[in-house]
Amino acid sequence: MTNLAIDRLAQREISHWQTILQKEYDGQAACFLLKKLLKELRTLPRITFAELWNEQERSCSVANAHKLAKGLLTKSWEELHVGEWSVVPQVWREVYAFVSLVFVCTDVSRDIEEASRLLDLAVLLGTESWKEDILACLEYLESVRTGYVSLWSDTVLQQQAHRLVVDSCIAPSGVVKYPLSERHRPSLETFFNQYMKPQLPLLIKGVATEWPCIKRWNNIVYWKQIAGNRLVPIEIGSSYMSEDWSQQLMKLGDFIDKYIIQSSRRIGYLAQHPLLEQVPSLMNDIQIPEYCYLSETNSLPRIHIWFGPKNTRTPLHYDAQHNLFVQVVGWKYIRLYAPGESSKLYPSEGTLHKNTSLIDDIEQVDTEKYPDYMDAVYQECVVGSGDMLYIPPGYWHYVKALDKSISLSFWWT
Ligand SMILES: O=C(O)CCC(=O)C(=O)O
Repeated sequence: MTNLAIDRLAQREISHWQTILQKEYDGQAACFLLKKLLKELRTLPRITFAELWNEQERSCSVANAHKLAKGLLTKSWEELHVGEWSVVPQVWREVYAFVSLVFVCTDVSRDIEEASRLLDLAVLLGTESWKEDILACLEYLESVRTGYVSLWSDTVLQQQAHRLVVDSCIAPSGVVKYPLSERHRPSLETFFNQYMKPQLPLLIKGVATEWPCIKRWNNIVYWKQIAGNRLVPIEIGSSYMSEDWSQQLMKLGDFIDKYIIQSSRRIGYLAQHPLLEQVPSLMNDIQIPEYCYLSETNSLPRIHIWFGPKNTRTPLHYDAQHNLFVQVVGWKYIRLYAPGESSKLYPSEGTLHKNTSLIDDIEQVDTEKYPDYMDAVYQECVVGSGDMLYIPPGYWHYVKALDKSISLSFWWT
């Protein structure tokens, strides 16, 4: 598994942080601890996360490193919670991520749940620089936890009792008045010339229907086994534009129990979250659609999950990138407006949500307040399991779940 070598990693950054902390922030005490931590780590053999985690007899250096990491963890956590998130200095986020890693792998209690919680926090609150190492450690811990047991035989997956949504091949009827163009497995050339280049939306059938996620992700036991323990950010409230909206970190398993299985009074939505980056084994359940490789930059798409109960609503907005939206479980209603309709859609003023309409719920519009809205021309569709929708950059879209639902978006440039 992970070939993380603790002593080598430490040297990579610590002296750089010391310079910044000493010069710019109230970091004297942190610098002192960092120096001592580096010294302890240097005395460790070139040891991997897995070796350190499994070591029977912890050496004195390991115990000291743990104590020092604990002090730094407390200090950097405090620094992360002073004032607005956007102004938190990068260096404290880096220190926080690094010491979380050292703290976890030198912990004698070897509590996998707690270790995963701390490392998930480090991924969410840290920076890119330690992400890869931390994700590798998380994957290792998951493999220890599940013992590499493959529970995912067809028999288990087929059990009705464990399903999120009882399969229904028939799309909810009477919902769509102005249907969007639809094609079965268009060739790359057709997709590029007729849709991507002229920036026209398209409902694509038959591409994602055989992906393993179609069966696996409709199974509650699967989710609990593969990521039930992992910490994820949940949006609470009817939509991100409403006044009652907030965010909360919780374990995916608890989210499923509280917001998906039982129907909570308030909506909880795991929205736009890079869960497949956080839990890389989920990548085995999908394929990257080849349309995403029609890229100007050769970059891989950014993949986000949208996992929520019936009636989640993402208000009318647009994004700057190409999007292949894949419906994995349940049904969703999607309405699309071309960029040329923008003036009738009342974009928000200010910088925070200027890609979002002021109209919170387009199914209940106050036409006195928003009179031009009724003249805006739109297309719509209902997407079901295995359907894929191409949303061009700048295209306004509104999304509502008609059922418990899981979707993926692949954004690329
Ligand atoms: O599924 C949703 O709720 C919203 C999806 C979306 O807005 C997107 O993929 O850009």
